[in-house]
Amino acid sequence: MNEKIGLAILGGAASFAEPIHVGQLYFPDWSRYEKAMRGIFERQYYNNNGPLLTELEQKLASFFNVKHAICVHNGTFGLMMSLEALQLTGKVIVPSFTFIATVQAIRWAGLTPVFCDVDPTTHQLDITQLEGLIDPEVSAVLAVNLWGGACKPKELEAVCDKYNLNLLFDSAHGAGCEVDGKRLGSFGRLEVFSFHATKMISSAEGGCITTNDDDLAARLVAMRPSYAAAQSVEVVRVLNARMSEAQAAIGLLNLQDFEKNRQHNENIFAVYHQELANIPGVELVAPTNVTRSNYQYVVVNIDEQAFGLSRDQLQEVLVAENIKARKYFYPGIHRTIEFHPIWLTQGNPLPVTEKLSETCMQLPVGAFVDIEKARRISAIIKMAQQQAVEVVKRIEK
Ligand code: T4K
Repeated sequence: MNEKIGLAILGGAASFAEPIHVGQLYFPDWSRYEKAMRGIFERQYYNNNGPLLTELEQKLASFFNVKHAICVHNGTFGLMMSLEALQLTGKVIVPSFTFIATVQAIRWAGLTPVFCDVDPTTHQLDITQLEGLIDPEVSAVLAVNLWGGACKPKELEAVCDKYNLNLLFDSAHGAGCEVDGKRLGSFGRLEVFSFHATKMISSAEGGCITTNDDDLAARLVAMRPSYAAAQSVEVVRVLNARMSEAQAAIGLLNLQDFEKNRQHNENIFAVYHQELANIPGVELVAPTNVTRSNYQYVVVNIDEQAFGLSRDQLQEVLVAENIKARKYFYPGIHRTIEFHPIWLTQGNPLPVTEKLSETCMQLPVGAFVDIEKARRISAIIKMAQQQAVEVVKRIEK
């Protein structure tokens, strides 16, 4: 590794010529994709329950160890359909510290979110606050398995059983993660995964809903819609959330590569773990409550006092180096124009979410990061801490 002369924000050259992104961006090599696409063109069957989609759904059911894996156009549609298919009413408890799609899906289904805070260490839904938020209008808890870690599903199931609430999971970050040796995918009434290009299992755009409930699965298939589905059931609302054969082809190839890619992420995480360990004010968030993680996100918390720079100032340093670190999630959903008025009427404080949305940052991991790059990114963070005074002066100029 070349010794870096000076930080780009202080006038040095950028450390990377090309931008380094936070997303996974694992894609099969061109020859494998070309072969798969040739098959689609030869069959002249491009969409609506094609053979590749069927194969992908079978393989995903086995991967997630669940009866039904229903592929959809993306994770957002999966969430919208799920809330509708569960025939929920009134309010749904959800963390505010999540991607906006989680909560927008609740609105799309005509339901009202009730924001719950998260645990300061794990960033997962704070189960201790749940019972205080339950009232007769609440019909479900939509928990989010965050960062390649997980909520405590058994504890959540116990609370939901006690109050007769539906429990569903946004597992957009959780493909291949395991809790006590059991893969995410069969907890609660259903789970929703994202197969966006930035995720571990990618179909470029895509997602899937997993469930062991036959009736629920039939409703979801009917809602998608799937004209070629063997059996149709009555559903009130239908949307077009089909997954095409081209998407399924990429999904199948990426599924084959899952373990190799997961291991690559784990190796990168280990480098960050080692290199960031002794930098004051940097806390690397380990995936929590899981016995196996996909390491889909590398999350750091920046303590401004100890580090010398705020999270936003460090992000400026990194972006100047072409390291596209991201503020996931900022702001907390309860602070967005759409949801702030709802939160104000509920009035439950969310101090941990407020804090994390100011201190939390994602570092690059995935296909375009290797061990040398992870070391270099860590070294730049260390330099930023050591030269914090000069950096602040430059930013404030
Ligand atoms: N629930 C949770 C908890 C989620 O995090 C998400 C999605 C969902 C539900 C909804 O699932 P989907 O409906 O998306 O399936 C990204 C992703 O678009 C989104 O999937 C993800 N979570 C969210 C956390 O991050 P952006 O807008 O911040 O990232 P994006 O797509 O701009 O990608 C990041 C950077 O990577 C780009 O600036 C450039 C680079 N990039 C990206 C793509 C897609 C590439 O170089 N090539 C590419 O093909 O939302």
